Amino acid sequence: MSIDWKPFVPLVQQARSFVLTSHMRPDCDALGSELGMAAALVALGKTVRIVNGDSVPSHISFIDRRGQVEVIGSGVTDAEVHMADVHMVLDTSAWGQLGPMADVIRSSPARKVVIDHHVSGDDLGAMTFKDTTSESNGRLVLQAVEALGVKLTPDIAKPLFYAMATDTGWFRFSSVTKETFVAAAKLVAAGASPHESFGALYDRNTLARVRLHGRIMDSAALAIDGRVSVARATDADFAATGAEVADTEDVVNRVLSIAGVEVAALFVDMGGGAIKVSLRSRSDFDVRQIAELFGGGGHTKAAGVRIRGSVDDAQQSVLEAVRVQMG
Ligand SMILES: [Mn+2]
Repeated sequence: MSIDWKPFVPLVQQARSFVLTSHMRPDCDALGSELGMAAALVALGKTVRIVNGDSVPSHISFIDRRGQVEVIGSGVTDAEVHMADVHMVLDTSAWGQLGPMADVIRSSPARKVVIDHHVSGDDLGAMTFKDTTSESNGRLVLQAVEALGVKLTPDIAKPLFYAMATDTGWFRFSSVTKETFVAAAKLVAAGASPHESFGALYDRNTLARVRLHGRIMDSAALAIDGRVSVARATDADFAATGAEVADTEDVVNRVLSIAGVEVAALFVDMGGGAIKVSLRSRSDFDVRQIAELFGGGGHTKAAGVRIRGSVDDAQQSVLEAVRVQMG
């Protein structure tokens, strides 16, 4: 799948002012796409504002060094957004993901452009540039910038590198292709730093989080002939380390990293009798089916559910369900 950017170029050339937006709870692909595109449009002498329905999450605020990302309703009005010649929607094409920006864009006379890599979406009445085979929206923005003939600068390259790096789990997901690395190489040549980016993204644990991870790893065990790994975070673990439930994010992937394991399950005691169960698979085994049995959901290879009861009870029920499905 490759995008024909020809119609994009005159649309940008003929417009003077742009509002860029993306989905709620913006991630680095959303924000990186916006910031990279904004820098390219500014280089062409355009007036650009980035206006989202949601603020930049604090844990990735480093991506917006200059505080360019605005939130609709706080310092920027619907009328100001409507005055732009073009609205550009990046990293989503679903009305439902735009939050309060959906109505603002829907009711605006501005021309609309979508650049996106998601399969699902709505007809936004926009000129749409979509490649669902792209591992990141950031790479599509790089293509757009190249089509415009804008020379890559660090202001363009750095945010796009964050976009690509995060949507690929640091260049390791099955969506990664040669094209990913060709694009990443261009961004590094233009000033993006893999070393700095990795540090900003991933070397940012608290001591409490690292110590909690130690305790969770210490609880790891194998089940069902070594095909399943389980681990847990209990009340005692949180009390001993001072860490929070949010600090268990991503840990299940390390539990899955044991050789021979197909499915990993992490059980987190959230307090009040609620157990959060995170499930991961790296075989054909569909963990969503397991999650759905208990009222949860997700994807084939990553799913989750909340179960009431104790960690022991939750683990027993989930393992029994996995055992049945494995046959
Ligand atoms: Mn994305």
